This record gives sequence, structure tokens and C-alpha cells, in this order.
Amino acid sequence: MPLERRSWAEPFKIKMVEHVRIPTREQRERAIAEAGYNTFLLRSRDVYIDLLTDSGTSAMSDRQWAGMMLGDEAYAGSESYYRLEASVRRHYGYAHVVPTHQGRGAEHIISRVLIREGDVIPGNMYFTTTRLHQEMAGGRFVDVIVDEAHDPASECPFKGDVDLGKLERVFQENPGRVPYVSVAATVNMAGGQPISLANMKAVYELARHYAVKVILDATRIAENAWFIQQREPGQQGRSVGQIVKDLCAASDGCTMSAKKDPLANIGGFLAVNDVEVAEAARNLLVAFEGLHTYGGMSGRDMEAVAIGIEESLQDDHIRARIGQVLYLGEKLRQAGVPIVLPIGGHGIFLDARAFLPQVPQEHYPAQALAAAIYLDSGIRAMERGTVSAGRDAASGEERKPKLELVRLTIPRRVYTQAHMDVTAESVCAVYEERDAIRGLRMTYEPKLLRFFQARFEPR
Ligand code: P61
Repeated sequence: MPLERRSWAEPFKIKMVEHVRIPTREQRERAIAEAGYNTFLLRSRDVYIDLLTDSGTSAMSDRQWAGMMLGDEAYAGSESYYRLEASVRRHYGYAHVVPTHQGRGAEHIISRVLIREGDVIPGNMYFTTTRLHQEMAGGRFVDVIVDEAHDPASECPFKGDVDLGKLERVFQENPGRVPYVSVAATVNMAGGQPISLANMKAVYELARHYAVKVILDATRIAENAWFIQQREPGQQGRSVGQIVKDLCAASDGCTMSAKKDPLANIGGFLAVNDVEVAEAARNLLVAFEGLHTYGGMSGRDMEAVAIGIEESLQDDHIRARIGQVLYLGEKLRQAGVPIVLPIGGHGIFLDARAFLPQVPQEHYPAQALAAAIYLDSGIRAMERGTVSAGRDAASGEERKPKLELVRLTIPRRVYTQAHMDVTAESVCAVYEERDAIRGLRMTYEPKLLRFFQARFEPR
């Protein structure tokens, strides 16, 4: 067999296992009804394969667990903080590191520091918590992502790119009212789609021209860098770590949920180059998160993040991580299941509109599809459509996003290829029975981030 045809495998072996239970059909029916047809409200003991999220669900390495034993739990001046700071500076290149309990802690702080009432924040598609903190700080989010990002079938290689024309229009129409551009790498709600390095640099140049900052959401930046290495002319042969540094260099700071790329179960940080922004952030930090040398994390958490950052940037790690996502995605694509293309970095996104054309958007097709998959196999996915989009802050109307998706999110280093096979089989089985799936009616709607706790009943 020629060498290039040989399979590859994960660059690790398994040292510890966690048992899972396969609930019976009867148990699943009861569980999803009790959960109000919302997969967020299922108890994890009722879940077989948990593809709700890749957030905080990664398997830590033996090195990370060893690091946890070295955690310095001092209230002030923890050595673990200094190791985290050194890791962030070395791998992402920012000068000042402000630790937070998780990503939204960093989003809260940077939004309050930079946004004033009436400001406008352009970005490459909204993310739920990011936009909420921008709105709570008095700002308004404006989507400036390329049009292709809203089309599940478009195979554009960089659907995370900013449309520079749209961005410049926002600058021109809101002089003095744009504190920063909010750029995510990768773009979660678009399907884990990457931004190109060229576009990132162009955004930074344009923003600088208008004296506007660029704040990067670096939550899945290693995955983004891998796509750049694979797809962007001139980037082949460069390491993921080098590309990550280049992306960060085209920004003024970043927010990070260390629960994703950095392979930790909890944690995050804000990192910036401007000392005044860092000082203002640390001032708020002591009110909302904790002292500036722990910010809501224990010493052992900070150790796990510091080591996880390093591991996340290894090319063999990221190849296997995204390789597994591609494996599942290819199976579904070959079976004719409608998914967001190209296949993204952290999960497979089913196109619920194409999957369930008989269910109108007001009946929450993606929510209904996630519940149907759980019922079929005990596999837990997440709605990313109308329920997630919520209501417009000004008008109170339900937003109707073009993308009505169900996310099958793959935790890092947790599931095997056989788990992916079982997942593909379940989704295909639901696809065959799709005509029988009906929509849902919302019976309880929380005010903020409603998708987490909303309840539904079948129509
Ligand atoms: C997720 F349903 N993501 O994807 P925190 N930026 C980005 C994220 O993906 C992200 C955060 C900031 C989650 C958890 C989650 O609507 C939801 O550490 C690109 O979770 O605070 C989190 O980081 C926030 C799930 C968050 C959701 C919000 O599953």
C-alpha cells in the first residue's frame, strides 16, 4: 500500500476511562419531555454521546493533571498566575494578561472598559454571550461578515472573513462611535468557519486607519490557524503556533475561553497590549471576577490552562482534532444529509431548514431536530438557530437568522472513531424518518440567553 494511503491516528493513547450509560428509548422519551425538549436541560446521566459542546468537556492530558498538583493557591501573587501569564505572552504575544473565570468574564470586562452608551460594534457574526455583553454595556452589534457565511451550502474556504466594504461603511456612518471591531477566529455561529490571515491583517489596517481597535475572540484560534495552514496561499509549511501569533499580532487584544482550544475544563482571560486598557480591566476585575492574579480561577486551573495552551498549538494535536470532525462530517455529507460546508473546526452543523423543510422557522426546526436526535440515540446536540438568536434588543421581535442549525460538537480527545460512526448512523436514521418530525411551541422563555433554559412542547 502506498504510504500516503495509510491511516493516521490520534497522537495520544488512553490512560483513564469514564463509563457512559445508554438510556433506553423509554428513558429517553421521559428525559426529553422532562427537559422541555431542550437539550440544555437534560441531565448528563441521561446522555449517551454528549455533543452539546466542546466547552470545558475536553480530556486533559497527564501533563495537565500533573500541573494541577503544582497549583499555587495563594490568594495573591500565585506562581500559577505567572506561569499562565508567561504562556499567554509566549504563545499569543500580548503584553498584559487579565485572568477571568471563563470567556464571558473577559467579554464582560472588555465591553465595560471600551463601550459607551450608543456605540456600535461591528463583528464577523454574533456570538450569544459576546453580543449580550456588548449590548449590556450600551452598545449595538452590527454583523459585517461576508455574505457567504449566511449560506450553509457556500463552499467558500474563509466564511469567517469580514466584508471590508461593510466594515468601512460602519466606520463612516458612525464616526467616533466604534470602539473596536469584534473579530472571532473561528466563527462559531457560522459553523466553526475560519477567517483568513490576509483578511485579519486587512481588518487591522482598516481599523487603524479609523483609529479603531480590534479585539479578537481567540477561543478557537488554533483551529482557525490550522485551516489557514491548509487553505491559504503561502501559509503551507508554517506551524499552527506561528500562524496563531500572526493572527494575534493583527489585533489589540483578545478574549479567550480556555474551555475550548486550551483544553481546560474551566478558565479564560483577557489579554491586551494597551497598558491603560489593562489597568481599567484589572480595576473591574476585582469587583466582578477576583484578584488580578487569579480572576476567578484556582491556581490549579491556571496551571491546566497554561499547559493546555502549549498542547493546543501542536500541529499533530490539531490535525487529529479537526480530522475527527472531518471524519464525521464526510460520513454525513456522503449520506446526503444537509450540513454546513465546508466542514468547520469544532463540530458538524446540520442545516435544519433543509433537513426539515416542513417545519416553519416559528416552530423552531433546529430545536425540534436536536430533540429528535436525542430521542433516536441518546446523542445530545445543540440548537443554533432562532432560539439561540433571541429577540432584537430594541424592537423585542424574534430574530430570524438565515442559519437554522443543529450543532454536533466534538469535545477534544474524548470520543473515538466508533462514537463518530454511531453518531453518523443516528443522524442518518433521523434523516430517513424526517417527514414525521414536527415543530415545537415555546412554553417558557427566559429574558437573557433564552436558549439555555427555555422550555418547549410538541406541536
Ligand atoms: C459553546 F450555547 N462557547 O460553543 P465561555 N466566544 C466563543 C464561544 O464559543 C464561547 C464564548 C465566547 C460555548 C459555550 C456556550 O450560547 C452559548 O467560557 C466563540 O463559555 O464563557 C463559548 O465562553 C464564551 C454555549 C456559550 C452556548 C454560549 O458551546
